[in-house]
Amino acid sequence: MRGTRWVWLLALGCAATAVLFATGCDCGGGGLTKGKPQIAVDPQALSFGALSRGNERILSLTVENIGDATLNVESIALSGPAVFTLVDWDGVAFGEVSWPSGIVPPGVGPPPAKVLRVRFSPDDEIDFAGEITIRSNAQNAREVTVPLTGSGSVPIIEVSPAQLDFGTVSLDSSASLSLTIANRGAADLAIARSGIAITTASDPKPFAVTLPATDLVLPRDASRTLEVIYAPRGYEVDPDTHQVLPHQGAIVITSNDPDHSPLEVPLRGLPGVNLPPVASIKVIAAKKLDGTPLADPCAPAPTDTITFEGSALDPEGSTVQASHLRWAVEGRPAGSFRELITTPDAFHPTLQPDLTGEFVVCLSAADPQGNRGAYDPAQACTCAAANADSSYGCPCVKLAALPREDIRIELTWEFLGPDLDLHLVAPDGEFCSPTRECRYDPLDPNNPNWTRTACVDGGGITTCRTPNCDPVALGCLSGQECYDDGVAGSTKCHWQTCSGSDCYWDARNPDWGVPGDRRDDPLSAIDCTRGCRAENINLNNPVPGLYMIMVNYYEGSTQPEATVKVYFKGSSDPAAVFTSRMLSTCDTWNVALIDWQDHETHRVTYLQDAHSQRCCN
Ligand SMILES: [Ca+2]
Ligand SMILES: [Ca+2]
Ligand SMILES: [Ca+2]
Repeated sequence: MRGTRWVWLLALGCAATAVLFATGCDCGGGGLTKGKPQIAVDPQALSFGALSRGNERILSLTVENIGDATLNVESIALSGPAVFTLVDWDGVAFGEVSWPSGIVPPGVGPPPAKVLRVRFSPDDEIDFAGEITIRSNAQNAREVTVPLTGSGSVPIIEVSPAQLDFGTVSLDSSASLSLTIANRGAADLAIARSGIAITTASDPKPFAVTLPATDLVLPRDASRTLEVIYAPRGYEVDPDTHQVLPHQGAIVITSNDPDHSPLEVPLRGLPGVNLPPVASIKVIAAKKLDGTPLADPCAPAPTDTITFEGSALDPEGSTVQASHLRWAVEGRPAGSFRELITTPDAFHPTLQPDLTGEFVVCLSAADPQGNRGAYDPAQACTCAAANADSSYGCPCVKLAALPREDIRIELTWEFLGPDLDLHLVAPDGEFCSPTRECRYDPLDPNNPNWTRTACVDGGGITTCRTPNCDPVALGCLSGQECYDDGVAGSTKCHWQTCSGSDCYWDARNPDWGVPGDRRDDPLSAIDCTRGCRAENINLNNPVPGLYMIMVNYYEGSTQPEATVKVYFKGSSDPAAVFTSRMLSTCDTWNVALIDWQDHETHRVTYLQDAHSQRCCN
């Protein structure tokens, strides 16, 4: 391409060339150039264009001899700001060139031209101008001036959009968005391939960008679009809200934009996951058999009724229906088969521990899509921890039912079906002696038609009799009635309740110890007939003496092994455990004797698997 834009600086006349030929104009030649050197430069001006501060550009200026004698270049001078520098002349570093420098005419052999290289390196964002002056013996122009122009500028990176939000994308699928990088500055924007990177704290990395094949150089107003991909392959859940956390990251673009490098383009995407509901349990109440509420529902005894409260939260915001709650007793003392009662309110089920020991209750919930949450009974919260939890951290709760009574006797047996009965016989008491409630009368006691009765024990037969003498005059205790059967000296005070001396299913709460004082009465708290196989009898403040534990095979056709455990107050470990096989109806196992003196002195004596045939109907 050399020569296409040659400027021929012909010496056609002083007037025409006055500007270029500032000095040394030889006007006597009459336009003839025979035997004279002549100069031409290409290009006639050096325009470096816009360049980023700190960058440089080198342009070449060719000086040619178009005459027919050697052209001696005497000097080349640069005037202008220091952003322009002369690099070299004919391949020799400019400072080392010897002047003059000759250029042979065409046709002699060596090329009739030499090249000057000029560097432009702007240090500010303004326009710069300078000039080069070439002095020589050229007949057409002793002095040639070449203007220099260039401007300092910067590239300005612009990205669109400013951030990429992929919204919700299903796990193990992907979505892509475009990111356009443009140059709004005058200088070229340069971005190396390695200058485009993705940062994210997530692992595995969910974001990717399709890199350009080569380094990017974008002139003014040029742009390039990159494809950014979001492909979630994992997710994390916020421990407080239980919702899926969005993936976050950024594309970091390092460029030669002095003010915006590195540039970060935020990335965000939400893994599309339907999480199951989280569930949590609290123990909100417990009450004794008689309905008395416990001050601390976390300290129940067997046969207390515990009320739980369940709650469930679906991270996706669905309402969890009561029918989607699933309660389970995941841990029980050996021998217990107790289940929760979830009617009428599945959010507030109840459990009545039937045996001493630890119960583990768990709750799971499903969302409308059928996604059910999981739990680990081994990670069950204590009752106190569950009640203090506020972040659905306790889908399982464990609590121990410990005896509250001085003596607690538990009976369990194999096989659902046979009906065994636990008996506790008072000192000098009689097996299978029922309690008669002679005061039973549906009328109001203040009604004049209400008939008072006394429980009169006459010759082994207990009957209810109408009082026929004055209990006050006779000095009877409160709750006693007076009866005179007509025999001299027979007038006596009688209790209204004939309490049996055996605590069992037909005398579940007889009046032992101090008559009329319920605090020393035994209680057969649970009597199983068919649907269960655990019974217990509890006794507080026993009168000193020998109490006998017995098990009676009431009804059934199999031969279950029965287990009797004896607990004393304050210990969750049984003081004694006995087992024996029950053979048939009326088989009666005389289990053991409890010799009770006081809270410190008591002992259990095993009766060596003694059985007898005694019916109790
Ligand atoms: Ca859900
Ligand atoms: Ca029974
Ligand atoms: Ca009593």
